[in-house]
Amino acid sequence: MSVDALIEAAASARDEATAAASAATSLEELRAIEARTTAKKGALGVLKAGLGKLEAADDKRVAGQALNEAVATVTAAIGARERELAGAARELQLAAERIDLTEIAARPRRGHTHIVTQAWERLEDVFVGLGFQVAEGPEVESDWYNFEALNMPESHPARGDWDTLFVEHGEPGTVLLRTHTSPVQIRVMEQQPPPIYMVMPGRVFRRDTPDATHMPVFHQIEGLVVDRGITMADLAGTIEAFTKAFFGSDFTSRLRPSYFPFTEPSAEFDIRTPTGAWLELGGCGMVHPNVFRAVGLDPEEWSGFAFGFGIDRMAKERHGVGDLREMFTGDIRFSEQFS
Ligand code: FA5
Repeated sequence: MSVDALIEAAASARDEATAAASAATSLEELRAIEARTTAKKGALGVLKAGLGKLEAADDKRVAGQALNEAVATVTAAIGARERELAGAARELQLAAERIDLTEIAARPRRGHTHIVTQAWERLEDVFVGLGFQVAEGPEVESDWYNFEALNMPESHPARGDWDTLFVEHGEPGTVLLRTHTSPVQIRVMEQQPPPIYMVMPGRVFRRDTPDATHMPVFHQIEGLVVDRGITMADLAGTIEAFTKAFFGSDFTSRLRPSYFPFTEPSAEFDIRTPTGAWLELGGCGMVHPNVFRAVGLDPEEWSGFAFGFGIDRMAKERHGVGDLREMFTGDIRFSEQFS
């Protein structure tokens, strides 16, 4: 082969290989170009081996330079394309692994209220729907509001029904953690003239040992209606309307005779679940004349009814929780079930 032919063959192998390299779409293609061009048995390798057959030293030098230049050009083209392909592959991988942070930001993990708070808020909603207003009173009470004004004078045996926690303040045995929400009845009647249609939810305290249905700190919702001509039928009708609105139309209620010093007559309020089981939820009755007298209302002119339900027990029944203590362990795995 003449020197000119060799240089021409080198240039043509170089041009074919660089064009193929820049069009290659995979590393395998680049390796194949290397094999057929710059490798020992490739086109340029074979031409290099033929250098020895040139006789003139000048020819060898010129042809050798041309071959070296061709190999360098092809190697550079393959290297450049290899880096491009690697960059594209990395971008593809990044795109595949990309986390869409806007999706996470759009759906933040939200908590929810405790089931007792849920029941408390639902109770308020149901009673507001029945035309009641909502009031609250203090958790630390005087003996007068918690007992005396509710027709339980000092040494009244009914005081023993509530295991009272007294507070070291003022005269011993006069300031206490309220044992029920009934003192708020007195506060409401002192503050506003009848007609009164009020519910009063709140936290109450008793020296009760915790068990499946008792806690020393629990919640009640008190109800008070004072108007002219209110009868026991109004009480029963309100309780039945509440039962259906809160628990559902397949629940019903009954009143069972009972005793509370601040109502006369008094009753226990039970609900019947769709399975036919009866559950006691609270006490109720017609406001006792002595309670009206304690707040300066004339029992001949005004009549009314009152009730007090345990909110924790309602939440327990609504969600089918077996033990009240479960609800207050603070275990997030318990609370998470009731979103
Ligand atoms: C009362 O507290 C009366 N004040 C209710 C009342 C109001 C009667 C107005 C008449 C007129 P009693 O002690 O039964 O009543 O409690 C009422 C309800 O609170 C109970 O039926 C029960 O549902 C709930 N309860 C009582 N003790 C506990 C406790 N330790 N833990 C959880 N719930 C309790």
